[in-house]
Amino acid sequence: MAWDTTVTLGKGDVVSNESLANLLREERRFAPPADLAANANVTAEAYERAKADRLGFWAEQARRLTWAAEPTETLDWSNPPFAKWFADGKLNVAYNCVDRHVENGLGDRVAIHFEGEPGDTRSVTYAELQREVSKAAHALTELGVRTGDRVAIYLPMIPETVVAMLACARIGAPHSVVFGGFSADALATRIEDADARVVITADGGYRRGKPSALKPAVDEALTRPGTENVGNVLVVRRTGQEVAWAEGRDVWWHELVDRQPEQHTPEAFDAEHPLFILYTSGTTGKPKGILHTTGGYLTQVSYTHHAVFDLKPESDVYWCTADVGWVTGHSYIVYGPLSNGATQVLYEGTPDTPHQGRWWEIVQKYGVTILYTAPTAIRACMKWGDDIPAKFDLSSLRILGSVGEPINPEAWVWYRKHIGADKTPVVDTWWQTETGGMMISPLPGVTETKPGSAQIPLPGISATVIDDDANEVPDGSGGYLVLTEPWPSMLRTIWGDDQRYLDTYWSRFANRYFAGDGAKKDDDGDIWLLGRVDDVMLVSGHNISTTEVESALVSHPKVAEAAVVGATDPQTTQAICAFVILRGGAAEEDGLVEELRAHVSKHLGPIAKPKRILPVAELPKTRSGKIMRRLLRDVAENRTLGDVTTLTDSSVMELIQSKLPSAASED
Ligand code: 6R9
Repeated sequence: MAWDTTVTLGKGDVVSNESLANLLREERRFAPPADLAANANVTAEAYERAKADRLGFWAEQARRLTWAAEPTETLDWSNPPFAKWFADGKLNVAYNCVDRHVENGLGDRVAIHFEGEPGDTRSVTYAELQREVSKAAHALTELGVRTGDRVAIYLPMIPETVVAMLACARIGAPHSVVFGGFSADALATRIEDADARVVITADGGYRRGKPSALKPAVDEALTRPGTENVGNVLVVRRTGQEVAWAEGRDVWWHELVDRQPEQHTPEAFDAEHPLFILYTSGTTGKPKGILHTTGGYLTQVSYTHHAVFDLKPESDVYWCTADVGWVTGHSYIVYGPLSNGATQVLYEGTPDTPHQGRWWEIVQKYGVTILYTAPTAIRACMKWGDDIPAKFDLSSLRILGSVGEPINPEAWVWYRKHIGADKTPVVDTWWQTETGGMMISPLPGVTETKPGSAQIPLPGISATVIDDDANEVPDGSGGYLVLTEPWPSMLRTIWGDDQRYLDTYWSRFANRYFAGDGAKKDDDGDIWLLGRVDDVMLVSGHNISTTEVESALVSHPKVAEAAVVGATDPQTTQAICAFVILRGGAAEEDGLVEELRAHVSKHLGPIAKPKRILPVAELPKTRSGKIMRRLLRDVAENRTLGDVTTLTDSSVMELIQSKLPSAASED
């Protein structure tokens, strides 16, 4: 592969052309399987159509939905960046996700195959889902929830979570789902910011083989100032564990919801009626409440789920392993799949409980055909060893998806080979809480895939890579990823803070949405994501992307996962510090650190050689598996740790800190 321009990310050169070519040495291309291409939901023609008439294309996609009043207007961009999509249309999101399938004679189709962590199972048909959502909608109304009121949802991965979200949507009460792993503090901040009126929670959920309480965190959160407007806490009984009870405030789900009528007439709301607020941490300051609305959001998540997963609702069994508290759970467990009438698996627990083959056992059991997961999970499976998935029959799988972080070529190829029998397409989907739905991804029946690259904007989406001066970079160069045209599922604002919306996303470059990610275009114009711009390191005058060094480390056979940060250094401005998790079986023997440093140097050039490499057992991650590099930077710079409330497991940091002085290698 020839690279004729130096790749830049911000100011200064990143790595030499030659080293980029090395990094992208995975030059294999994978053509779509012939049968998939022949029967694909979406073909290459969609790109042409969308290019010729972008708004017409989206208006056509909006017709996937059932509208109470068909929109006549597609996009109102008269007050950018405050978009209105399908503004004069009216619809009910829950009706679109549930009732219309029942009306179409699909009531007996399974919507959700629920697999509890302890092994309990439940299958919920669309007809049952309609009854449950209707009852829950009545229950919320009985609790005084009115259209526009916010409801906080703090639940494990159980069917009631989906029911609760759809019940909110049905009555036009925006939900704010808070990840069940978050602390009382994080929950309180979110309840306060959204001014929630009701909290829906459970006694607990099952996690790593034991019940893990949720209700105590709600009780504690509601003692904090700012949460006074919460009138009721609706509690699902999941684990049966003891709970404290506030009379008058707390209500059992099975007592209130079960006695409600099974029919509920859905009301149609404006397409710009708010659907949900979802908090995303951002690097500093208070979390941002990303606001999504209904018509445009549902159009894009429905279309992308249909297109990128080639969903055949009558025969596919779809499984997205994300937590519902992450945007991926909102868009690709709840709204996308259900609007398309999919049958899906919902799994409550962790991938290694009670054994490291649990996921593959589930794929085999339900005959899962489409699997959507995160690179962090794929790398964990690599670490546990190839022999584990090999014990299960995974032949039902036909499409594999990835989301959440750049997927390094090594993990991509492993995923395809060991999970996808070396034949299933892997679709690497780039998007954000803010974008609501997928933006950049191959199409499985069209695109020749390249390991490690999200490749091209989906039909109807306009994205590119620009330099500091907002000039589009030529192929073979790097810079900042921007979105150049509004899209239906875009965030509408930050809840209660229009100015922060403008400042965060629309002020860095005029008329362009700044995603905060570094990216590069290869010689074919395909897009490669390079991680958050905030994570770029400055070493002796060179900008180096953490993703590239991590990718180089993971390409070493002994490394399963790597996290790289730049720590302040008197000589070089920043020094590269790497934290690595070794693959199953690889020992932390003498000379390993040297070997890894040499490996990176060989692949990316001496400038990218880490100064320190520390083998660790775990890395600090968010709920969606994103590495919290900020905390690792604190460790590397010997500082007190910053905010750890969004960490899934805070003991990880103690473990890392305890290892620091002895194991670090320095020049
Ligand atoms: C859906 C989701 C968004 C950030 C995004 C980027 C990273 C997500 C990616 C990816 C490379 C992919 N990201 N998907 N990076 N390749 N396929 O993850 O939303 O939690 O808001 O995170 O995640 O850095 O900007 P969210």
